[in-house]
Amino acid sequence: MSAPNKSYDPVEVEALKPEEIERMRDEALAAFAAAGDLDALAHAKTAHTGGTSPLALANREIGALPPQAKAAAGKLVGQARGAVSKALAARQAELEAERDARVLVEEAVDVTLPYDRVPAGARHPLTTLMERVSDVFVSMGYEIAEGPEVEAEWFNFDALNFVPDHPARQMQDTFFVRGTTPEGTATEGDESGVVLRTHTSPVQARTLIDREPPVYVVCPGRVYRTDELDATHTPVFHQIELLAVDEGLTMADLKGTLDHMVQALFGSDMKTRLRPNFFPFTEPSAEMDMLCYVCRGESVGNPDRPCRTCGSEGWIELGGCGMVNPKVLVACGVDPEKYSGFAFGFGIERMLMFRHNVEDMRDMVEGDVRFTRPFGMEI
Ligand code: FA5
Repeated sequence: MSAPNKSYDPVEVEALKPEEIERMRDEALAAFAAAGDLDALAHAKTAHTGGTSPLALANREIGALPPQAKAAAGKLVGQARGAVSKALAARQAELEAERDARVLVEEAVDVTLPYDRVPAGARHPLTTLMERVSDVFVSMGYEIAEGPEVEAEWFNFDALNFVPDHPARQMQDTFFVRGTTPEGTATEGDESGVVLRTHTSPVQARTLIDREPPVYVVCPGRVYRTDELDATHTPVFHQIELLAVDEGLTMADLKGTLDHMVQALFGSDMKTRLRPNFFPFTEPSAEMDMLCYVCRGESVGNPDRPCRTCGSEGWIELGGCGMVNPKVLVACGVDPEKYSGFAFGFGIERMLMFRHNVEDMRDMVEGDVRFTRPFGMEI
């Protein structure tokens, strides 16, 4: 700041000349108008209203003026500073409004956009079907029973009355697990006594050894056979086994239970039929068929209404069944004089095929979500 000077006129102090003050004011107004955003305006604010801005410096010069000149100079600078701060506030408000409008547009959420680009997964239909079938029996009071997939040959075959040279016991049908003898040498092929179970029937023997009759169990599970993977076979598939052992059970109970199952799964007008068959662990044994759930048997002898699901035979093969062979009861410590039982077992893949018109079993094992997703609503 200049030293007090009692003799000079304010118009003679360069910084306080009216045209200088106007220039400072106009430069400030122009800088504010030119500021394109709030950052630029903050810079312009510091430059034109800060402590070292031309107008602030001019203001300080007023103190150096003689008293009679101070009022006029103060008015001049005060008016200029007032105009500058008014313009600054106006531009600030303008730029803030612009920013708010832009943010509203930029951060807008389009509520009409699809929200489910990542599709929800779906449980595999084999799992849901197996649970659905098990539920039918659980609701009748049956319990779920399980057994190991790597099974002793005794449970898989011997306890179930398979004779030692039964063809199913050969390596072309059964996966034998390589083992170790007590002496520590590796056993080869069918010497190990351990197999990947070829059906869920060994759970029958395990259950009868574990529990006292009455026994009512349903056994869902994975089984293995040396079958090639093709449209109707897979080397790893799933079965559901049912076993009931109690006093006085007959084929009529078996038939009634089968009918109830197909009615619960396919509709109240469904029924089953039995055809004679042979299984070593049931006697008598039967093949069980259910009425074709698509044509309800109406395609039989009716060339105008052919049915692809049953090949116009009216019936679909479900699996095997029969009365538990007394030899199995004896092998498992159950008195066949007191107790009798029935059992049945069928493949879940086959049931899924005809229930949902799946033409190729390979689709079930390839893990393609396009196969699984349409079943995703089943719980
Ligand atoms: C059995 O496995 C008997 N344990 C069933 C049984 C249980 C009979 C209780 C009596 C009493 P089978 O070998 O027929 O039976 O097989 C039953 C079902 O498994 C077949 O009807 C078929 O649906 C299914 N199945 C068999 N092999 C395959 C395979 N490679 N791929 C898919 N499903 C198969």
